[in-house]
Amino acid sequence: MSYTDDVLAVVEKRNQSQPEFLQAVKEVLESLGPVIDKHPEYREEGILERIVEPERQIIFRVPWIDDEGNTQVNRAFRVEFNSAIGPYKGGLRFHPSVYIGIIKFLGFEQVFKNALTGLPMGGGKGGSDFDPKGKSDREVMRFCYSFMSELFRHIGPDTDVPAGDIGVGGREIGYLFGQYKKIRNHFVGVLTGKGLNWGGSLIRTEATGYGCVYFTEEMLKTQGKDFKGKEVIVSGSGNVAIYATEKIYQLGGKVIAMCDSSGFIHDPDGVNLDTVREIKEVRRGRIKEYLEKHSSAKYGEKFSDIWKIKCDIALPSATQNEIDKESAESLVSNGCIAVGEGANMPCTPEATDVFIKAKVLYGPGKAANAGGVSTSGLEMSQNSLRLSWSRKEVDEKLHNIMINIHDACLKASNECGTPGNYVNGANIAGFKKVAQTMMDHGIYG
Ligand code: NDP
Ligand code: 2IT
Repeated sequence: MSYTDDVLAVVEKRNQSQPEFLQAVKEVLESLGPVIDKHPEYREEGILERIVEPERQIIFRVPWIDDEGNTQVNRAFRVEFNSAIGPYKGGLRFHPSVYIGIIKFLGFEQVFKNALTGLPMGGGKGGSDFDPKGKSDREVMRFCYSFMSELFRHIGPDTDVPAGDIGVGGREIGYLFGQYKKIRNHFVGVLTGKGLNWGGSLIRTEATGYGCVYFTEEMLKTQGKDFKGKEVIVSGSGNVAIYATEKIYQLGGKVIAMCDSSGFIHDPDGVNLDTVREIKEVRRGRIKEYLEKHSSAKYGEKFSDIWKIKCDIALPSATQNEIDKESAESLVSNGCIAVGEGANMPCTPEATDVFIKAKVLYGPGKAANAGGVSTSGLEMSQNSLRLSWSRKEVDEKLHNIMINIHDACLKASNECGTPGNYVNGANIAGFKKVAQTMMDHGIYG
């Protein structure tokens, strides 16, 4: 058995009830063969055994009182996965599906993603099975206060810097920051995605969506193509989806479908982003309400049917495993030329295979959605400098980072003998930086 097979067997044995984590680890290890062959010292120093095991996993209780005065208890997590190249960095997810396996898969992906950004950030992830949907602002506030009353002792601007993810946006980051500041009596950049009046960076809100479009644009350029006149499906209607859509319109493309967890809208005239923002950002409503204003649109309740709509480009930006083999096959047979993952691991391994075999330009999440954490890194820099850069400056830096990530992935894909395979490229380019640093720090580092 090869070194990667040996390590995978141990990971499978140890984490049997964590399918998402196993899926993420398997994909990375499968890419690493050529690097491992070139570096026998990685085996001698146990690099793979160490890189698949989080440095620290924190699980804690979050008690809070709802509006009726009832006591509620949620479970929360922070997985500090790898700090070789910088403080742990990665988002917090509040969603009922959250358990340790989801946080570990996200933390593992984050290690390689953050390495790809070129900024000094290690990887971590956290969250809770708390569901913000249907909760009042006061309930969300009380939950966030209680969550931070435990998390504060584990994080810090040079230790571990959380941010948002599904269910955690500006409102939640505000409550979390307020409680951290109060308990520690420190006004520091311990979270990113902060409000613009209190240390946040311009463009952070837009960054993941914009970055995903910038990355996809680079992939298209390799074939002499661009977004102009292209019909695009963007799944989700949250932070990533909304700003990916904004950028697509700026580049001359047309978004024809979006969704939430209840269903999808298909508007052949082009989805009206102002309406979506009003429903989602202002009212926290459901995407179905779009139909009240736009009779050109149709609504479908079966989530996966969104991928049956004919499109040129797909940007899955909702959640993990939202595109399975069948959905991938319908995208390919309908002529889709590029897939850029705004979400983390939105394609099953079988779906990924379909895209790669069909030679669809396929940008995996750890590369294509790295714009969010990159701009978080830029927010950390601005906090350290105690100044803030203009919108233009941050957007240019983000754009350059996405171009660099694209080029690094393409180069690594060529070097390992699978030109244009961005999955191998991203895994190898991210891994090399972390692995070399772990070698530098020694086995106990
Ligand atoms: P939001 O909470 O803002 O939006 C999530 C969107 O996806 C909502 O429309 C939501 O619908 C939908 N969604 C969530 N879970 C499911 C599900 N199980 N089935 C169907 N639809 C679902 O989150 P973000 O936009 O921030 O995150 C979206 C994806 O992007 C995630 O995979 C996240 O990890 C990834 N990502 C986010 C970054 C960021 O900076 N925010 C950075 C990099 C990656 P509903 O409202 O009905 O739940
Ligand atoms: O998945 C991700 O990269 C994020 N949710 C953003 C993390 C961050 O620290 O900005």
